[in-house]
Amino acid sequence: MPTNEDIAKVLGEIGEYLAMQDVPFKPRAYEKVAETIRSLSESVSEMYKKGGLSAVKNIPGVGASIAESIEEFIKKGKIAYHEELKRGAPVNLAELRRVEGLGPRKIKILYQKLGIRTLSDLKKAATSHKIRSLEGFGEKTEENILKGIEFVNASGDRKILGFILPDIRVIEDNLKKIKGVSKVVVAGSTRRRRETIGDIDFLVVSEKSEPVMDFFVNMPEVARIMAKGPTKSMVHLKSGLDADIRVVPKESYGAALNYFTGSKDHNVALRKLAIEKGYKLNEYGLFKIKGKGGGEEKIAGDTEEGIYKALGLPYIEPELREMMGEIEAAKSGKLPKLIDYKDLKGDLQVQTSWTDGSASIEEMAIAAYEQGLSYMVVTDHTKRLAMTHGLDDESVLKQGKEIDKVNQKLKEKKIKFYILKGTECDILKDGSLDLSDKVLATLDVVGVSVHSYFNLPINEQTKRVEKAIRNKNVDIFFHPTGRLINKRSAYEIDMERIIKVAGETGTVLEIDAYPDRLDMNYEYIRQCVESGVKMSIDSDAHATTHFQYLEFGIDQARRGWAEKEDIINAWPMEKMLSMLKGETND
Ligand code: DGT
Ligand code: CA
Ligand code: CA
Ligand code: ZN
Repeated sequence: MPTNEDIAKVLGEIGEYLAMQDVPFKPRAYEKVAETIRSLSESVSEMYKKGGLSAVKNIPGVGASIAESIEEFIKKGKIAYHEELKRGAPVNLAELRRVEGLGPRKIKILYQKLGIRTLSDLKKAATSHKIRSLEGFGEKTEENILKGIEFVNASGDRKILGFILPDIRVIEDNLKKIKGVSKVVVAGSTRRRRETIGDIDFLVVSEKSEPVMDFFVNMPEVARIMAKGPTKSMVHLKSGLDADIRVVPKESYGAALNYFTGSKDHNVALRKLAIEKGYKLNEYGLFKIKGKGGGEEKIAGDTEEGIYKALGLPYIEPELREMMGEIEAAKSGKLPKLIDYKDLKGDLQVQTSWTDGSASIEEMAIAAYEQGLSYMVVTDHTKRLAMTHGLDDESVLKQGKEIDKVNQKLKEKKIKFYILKGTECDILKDGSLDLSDKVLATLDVVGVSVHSYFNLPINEQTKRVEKAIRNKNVDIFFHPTGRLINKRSAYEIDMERIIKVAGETGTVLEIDAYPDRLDMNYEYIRQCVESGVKMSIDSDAHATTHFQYLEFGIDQARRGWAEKEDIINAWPMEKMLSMLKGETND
C-alpha cells in the first residue's frame, strides 16, 4: 500500500508534467491535492481500504478523476496517465525539479533550447555559460542554477521529518498490533526531533522477536531487505529511506532507548560519566563493576529515567541531547522547563483564500479551533507578491470587515475562538513596507517577511530587515532566514544583529513550523532564548490540514531550549496583545 508521501509525489509529478505542456489550471489542482495529502494524518490507503472511492473523494480538492487516479495507484502501484505523461516528457523532471528556482516551464525551455535532460546536462550547460544567453535566464539565473546544483548534491538524501513522520507513524501503529509486542518507539534523530532524518530507528519490546522481524521485512512499504536477524534487521523503504529495527527484552528497554536515541556525542558523554562513577553503561543497562573478578551488577536500564538518576542527573529530554551544554545544565539543575505540545493557544501566521490559501477565513478558524487553539491572526500576503494575488491597502481594510463578520458568527455559534486582523506584509528592497503605515496601524498584529531579492549582499540585507522591524507598526518578523530545507539555503543576513535589534525594539522573531521551513532553526532560537527575545511558533498554514504542523515548530523550539514564557502565542491572547502593544520601538 502506498504511503501518503508516495501518493503526493506521483500526483505532484502529474501536475508538473502538465505544467510543462502549458495546460491551464489543472497543474495547480494536482499540486494542491498533493500538498493536502502530504499533510493528512490519516493514511489515504487506509481511508480507501475502509471507505472506498467515496472516502477518497472526501479529501479536500479531490474530484472524480483524481480520486480514480488515487484508486489506481493504490491498486496497481502506478497510474497509467502518469506513465504516459512521463513517457511523453523527454526530461528527468524529478531530478531537475530539485534545483531551486527551476519550475516545469523553465525546464521545458532548457530542454527545447539546449537539450538538457538531466542534472549533469544542466551542470555542463551552466559551467560552460550556455544558459545565461537564453531569453528570460541571464547571468544571475545561471549562477543560481549552479548554486542550486551544489545544494542538491550537498543535501544528500536526508528526508524532512515533518513530511515523512505520518508514514513512520503508520508503521509504528502496525508494529504495535503484533502479538507479544508491548512497546514500539522511534528512536534516533526522529526522537530528538531533528529537522531532517537520515534513517528511521524502530525499537520494539516484545516477548518474541521472530514475528516482529517477519512482519517488518514483509511490510508493503519495503523496497529491499538489507539484513534480517533475530534481534536486528534493516530494510530500504520505497520512500527512499532505510529503516532499522531492534527487538529488546523489557529489562533493557531504557538502556536500549537511551543508546539508540543518541546523539552519539551525548551517549559518549554519559558513558564517560558512568566510568567516573565506577559504572559501565551500554545498550543493555547500567552496571556496577564489583572489584577485581567480582563481575558486575545491573543497577539501572529498564527506564531512561533510572539511568539518568543513577548517574546523578535529572531526566534530559531527547531534544536536548546534542551536546550543547545539556549535561552541565543537568548537573547544576539548570535544565529549561521546555515548552510543551499542549501549550500553544494561538497561531500568528495563517493564509486564507483571500490570497494563496485554499480555505476561507471561517474554515481556517474552525480548523484552528478543532486543533485546540483559541485565537489566530489572518496574515494574507501583500500586493508585491503578485502570484498569490497579494492584498493592497484597500483589500486589507475590506478583509477586516469580513473578519468582524466571521467573529460575530463564531460568537453566535458559541465557538470560543477569536480571529485577529493581521498581514504578512512584504519587505521591499529598500526596507520599506508593502502597505501604508496608516493601514498597518489599524491591524492587531503586523508580520513582515522577505520574499524577494534573496541575493543582496549581507550588509544590505541586514539593513533592509533592520529598517523594516524598526517600523513602529511591525510586531513580528516571519521566517527570518528564508531557507527552504533541501531546496534553498538561507539568504545571507546577520542574525546576531537582527536578534539584537529585535531585543531593542520588542520585535518578535518567528519560528515558522512549516516542515520545510523550520525557520528560525534551533541555534537561532537558542540565541533568542539567551538574549530574552520573544518568539512565536506559527503554522504558516495555507490549508485547514496545516495546523498540525505546529508540532514541528514546537519541536524546534524545544531543541532551542525555549520555555513557555519565550513563546508569545503560548500566552493568553490578551497578554500576547499587550506585549505587542507595549513594545518600545520608535
Ligand atoms: P540520522 O539517522 O543520521 O538522522 O541520525 P541518528 O542519530 O538517528 O543516527 P543513527 O541512525 O546512525 O544511529 C541512531 C543512534 O544510535 C545514534 O543517535 C546513537 C546511536 N549510535 C549509533 N552508532 C553509534 C556509535 O558508534 N556509538 C555510539 N555511542 N552510539 C551510536
Ligand atoms: Ca537514524
Ligand atoms: Ca540507524
Ligand atoms: Zn511567507
